[in-house]
Amino acid sequence: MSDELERLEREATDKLESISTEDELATWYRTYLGRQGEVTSAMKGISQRPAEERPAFGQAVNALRNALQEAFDARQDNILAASLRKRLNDEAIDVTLPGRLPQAGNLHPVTKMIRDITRVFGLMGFQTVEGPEVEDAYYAFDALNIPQDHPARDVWDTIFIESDQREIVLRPHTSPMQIRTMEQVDPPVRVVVPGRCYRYEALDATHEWHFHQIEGLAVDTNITMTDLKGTLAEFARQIFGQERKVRFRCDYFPFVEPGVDFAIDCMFCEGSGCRVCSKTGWIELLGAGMVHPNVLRHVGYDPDEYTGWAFGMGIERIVMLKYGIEDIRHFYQGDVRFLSQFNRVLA
Ligand code: 2U9
Repeated sequence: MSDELERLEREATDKLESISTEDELATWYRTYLGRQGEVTSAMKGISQRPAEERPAFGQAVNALRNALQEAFDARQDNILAASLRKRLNDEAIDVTLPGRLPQAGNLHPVTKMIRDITRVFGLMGFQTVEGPEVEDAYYAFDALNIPQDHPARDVWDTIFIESDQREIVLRPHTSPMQIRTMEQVDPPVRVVVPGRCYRYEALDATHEWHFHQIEGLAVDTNITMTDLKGTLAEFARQIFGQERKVRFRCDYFPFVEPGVDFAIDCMFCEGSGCRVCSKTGWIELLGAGMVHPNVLRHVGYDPDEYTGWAFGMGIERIVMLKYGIEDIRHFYQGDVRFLSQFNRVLA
């Protein structure tokens, strides 16, 4: 072998031994065995040699190329095996570690209560319907026996959106949807209407400018106050416990006659008087009454043929009473420490 080829072999072999990465391997291959590499150039240089040296030189370059290729293959096997061992080691997964539980969200307590209440009424034959939050004042007031300029209209501190041709309001109660339902169907009607309502109110521990109501309506032939009393007592006992006593007292609402307020005995003091029931022993849950004949007339029902009863309640208040929450503002501050507490208690 010529001196030149011997030098090339020594240099290539020394370098190959010092290589430890796949990148260095690739560079080495390009330098010596690649298309522009030194061994390939030596091969191409045969033609410049005297004719008598060419066969021996050609054999020597071939032998060198084969030897280097063999050395390269062996080194490559070593390096790939080492890098595979390193990866297996670095990326090893400990399958015995306990898994991380995904953080599950939970329903808002108001949503949960809506579901609980609609389920209770559903079992008693009431359908759940929902209506628009932006309403025509006709549905929010006139059809409910609260005509324009009637003083009762001021009781609902209404947020007006437009008041030129047609008065458009953010609904102050869900009652408009009962009117819309009765316009659509003939009796019998049994619906509950949950939803968000709005009132122009200063915020404090018991008042929010947006809150939720659930209202109910039953209209049919021969519906009496007895139906109202039995159904509401059953609702209260399902939500607050079978042992609850119930109380009905006269009240006034323009859309019902007679109107009542409905209370249960205080579940915190069993009626003996405490802070929650203001020492009265009773907790008022909702207002209700027999649907006013004028309301039935507005939707085309004959009040001589049909009667009905209705109720309305604030859902936040029901959740507050059930769980002893003292400030309505907790509901809408988005603090998960408050909101996640209801995960377990409301099934
Ligand atoms: C129609 C006919 C009658 C719904 C009723 C009440 C009494 C009532 C208040 C309770 C607390 C609203 O959230 S609150 O401020 N509601 O006291 N609501 S009777 O009567 C209706 C509704 C619709 C067509």
